[in-house]
Amino acid sequence: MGRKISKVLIANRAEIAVRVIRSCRHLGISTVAIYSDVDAGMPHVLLADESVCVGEAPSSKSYLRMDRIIEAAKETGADAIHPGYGFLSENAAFARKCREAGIIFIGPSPEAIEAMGDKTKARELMEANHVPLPPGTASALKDIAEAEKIAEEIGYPVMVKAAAGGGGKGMRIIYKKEDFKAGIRTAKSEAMSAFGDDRVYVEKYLENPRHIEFQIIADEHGNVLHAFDRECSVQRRHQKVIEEAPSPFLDDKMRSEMAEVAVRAAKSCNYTGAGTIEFLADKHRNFYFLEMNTRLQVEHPVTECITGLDLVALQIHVAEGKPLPFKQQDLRIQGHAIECRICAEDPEENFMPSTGSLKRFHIPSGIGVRVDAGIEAGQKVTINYDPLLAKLVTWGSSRDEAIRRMKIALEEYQVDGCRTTIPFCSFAMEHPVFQSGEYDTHFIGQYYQPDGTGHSGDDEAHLAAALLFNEFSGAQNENGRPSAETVEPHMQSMWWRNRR
Ligand code: MV4
Repeated sequence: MGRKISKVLIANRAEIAVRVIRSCRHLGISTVAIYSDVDAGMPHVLLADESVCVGEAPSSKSYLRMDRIIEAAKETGADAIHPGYGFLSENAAFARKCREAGIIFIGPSPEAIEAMGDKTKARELMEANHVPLPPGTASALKDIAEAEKIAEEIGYPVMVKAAAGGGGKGMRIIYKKEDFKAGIRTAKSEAMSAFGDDRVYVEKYLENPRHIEFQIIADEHGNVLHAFDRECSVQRRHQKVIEEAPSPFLDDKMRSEMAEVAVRAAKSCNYTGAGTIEFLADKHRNFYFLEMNTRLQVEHPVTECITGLDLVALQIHVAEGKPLPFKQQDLRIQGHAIECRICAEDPEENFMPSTGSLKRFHIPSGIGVRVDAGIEAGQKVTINYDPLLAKLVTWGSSRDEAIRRMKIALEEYQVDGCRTTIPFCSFAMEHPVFQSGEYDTHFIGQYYQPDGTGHSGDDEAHLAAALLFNEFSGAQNENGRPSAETVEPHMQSMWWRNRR
């Protein structure tokens, strides 16, 4: 049935709140921002039509305060709440509270969130719907003897995962039989202390997987479509750093097989709205269901760039009870897109969070360049929230063109006041393994050895020589960087970054 949304409260902050506000404005929908006291001057607050302070800096005292947020929606007459990602976006209780308050939750039903939030329930549902799982148990282990037998059958190494975990939380690899019992016991006690639920399951550990996910968009009229795939294998401790669409690993055959499975997985939980099915793929092109994310993903812009879709507008469209305005055959992959997460982390200090006040935050622009930023120069980067400052996305008619544009955009991106992941992203764009597209989830661990330049090996010697030469010869360009004849272009950006 039709439900008109005229005002949306965005229950989030920073770049995703700005992103949602932009689509609302495009649709003529007014917006309410919420903010913690330290976020009062942030872009999402200034961009919204109205704003409500919901509490103090700690998320538990502001962005996670369900009742206060619903109260803010009622106070301002918002008829819908968009949760963004993180915070309350996959909290079934919050979705239920919205429903009980007569406020539209822009996302799937509480039942779908619950079904996919419990990893063993999700796996049982997938198994029943012939969605491939890594060899192992779909359900939570009942006793250690049974678990040992299964581990023997699937062969070591195995991975133990918490039913209430996800996104890398509550996982352990067990390499040999002698370590199995202790490994299970530790995994269960960790799960109990982290999630209050000690249920775990076991599956074959896939040694060098690629992390490939499919974007799903589904309405309340039985239409469940996919908007193709994203490669998210450049990760660090389960934090994605660089994503791209489409995956360079998939050929048409594998893409259509995975797409069909992803749609089936979404149908199995009566999914509505935007969601993502995460898979792991091995080098033999086997692929396995990992988990379903019942929210809009951070990396959704690469899908928007190759399809022309506005996924936030579609979420609102579906939340109003409308049928999707297109069929599967109307969707096409156009070109290639890459996203680099610009995070306030220091890649030379093991990606430790970096704080400070931003003196400069010069964002790049140009053909095929999109920046979704949630902070501006003059504002403070604190430890209160996720270190994501912005997402730099480039599109090209080919992967090479997208990479080329990314290299240039990264060089243009100038942040003063805190360390960022920019040097790491430049390193990746320059790396032959990334350029070949033949990388897996071990890329960072395997190839990135921070040594003060974001490059390894002879790069450093060359840079040192160039820096010394320039210091004494004065040959610099208008930005005070080494002039082209002394250092190749890709080294110049390194020089710039090492000057801060
Ligand atoms: C795995 C795996 C290999 N084998 N499961 C689960 C949560 C997601 N963020 C990553 N997960 C993985 N599950 C099996 N059976 C490899 C990953 C994985 C990963 C694991 C550890 C450290 C980094 C990783 C990056 C991507 C995928």
